[in-house]
Amino acid sequence: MKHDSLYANPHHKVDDFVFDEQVATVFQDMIQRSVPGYKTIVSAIGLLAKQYAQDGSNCYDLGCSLGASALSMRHNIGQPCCKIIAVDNSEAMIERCRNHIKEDSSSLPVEVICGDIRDIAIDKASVVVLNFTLQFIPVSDREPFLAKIFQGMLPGGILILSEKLCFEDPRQQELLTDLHHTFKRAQGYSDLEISQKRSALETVLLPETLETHKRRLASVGFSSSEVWFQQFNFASLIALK
Ligand code: GEK
Repeated sequence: MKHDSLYANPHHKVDDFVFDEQVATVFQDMIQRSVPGYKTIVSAIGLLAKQYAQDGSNCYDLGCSLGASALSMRHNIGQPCCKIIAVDNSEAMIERCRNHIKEDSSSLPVEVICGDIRDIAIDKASVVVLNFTLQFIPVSDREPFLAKIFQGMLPGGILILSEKLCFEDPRQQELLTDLHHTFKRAQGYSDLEISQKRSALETVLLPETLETHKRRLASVGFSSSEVWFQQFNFASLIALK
């Protein structure tokens, strides 16, 4: 796993964050040291897929990056005739994801697609994973996108939605942001790295409150949604069709 030091040196100007070749190369290290609970969430996605995948259905990993969630599902699904569909619009990520799937010994079919998750047809879905991906979709596109996912899901299907959150109360916002930065420092990131990465993500990763997510999930039709994991300002929800 290549060490992430992309923001270790001062940048004259911090450009907007993009999922390019440089990021894809260090992504595994970057996400584990930046997102509290990432490994726990990816393992739990496998366990949830084991329980909720339906015979002959599709399981989607939308915004799959290197394919961690797709592989976690692949190693756990025992139901016959399932297929995993992993989608990302970063060519650098998809190329590496394809290699990881090829090197993996499990036989469950995985289709890897390079494309925009908003343009992908969702069909016969029993499990849909949006693991820290919705936060990169323009806010105005989120509701129609989730409505399309809901329409393509089978009754009894689940959506796993993991997101960075923001908070109404400014004191909670400050406290939970500080805790996240403390977590990053403990993972070896310097204050310069934390602040430059924060600037790079400022207009690219748009967090919303938990209430906004729950309201939107209900409004597109999900019968209920609950947080099953939260550490600081990072949470994962399960929404049921
Ligand atoms: C994991 N789920 O390891 N269409 C397709 N892909 C997109 C789009 C889009 N419109 N917007 C962003 N992405 C992964 C981690 S990372 C989370 C997901 C993070 C992709 C983008 O290219 C990137 O690979 C991914 O969403 C977000 O479980 O970096 O915080």
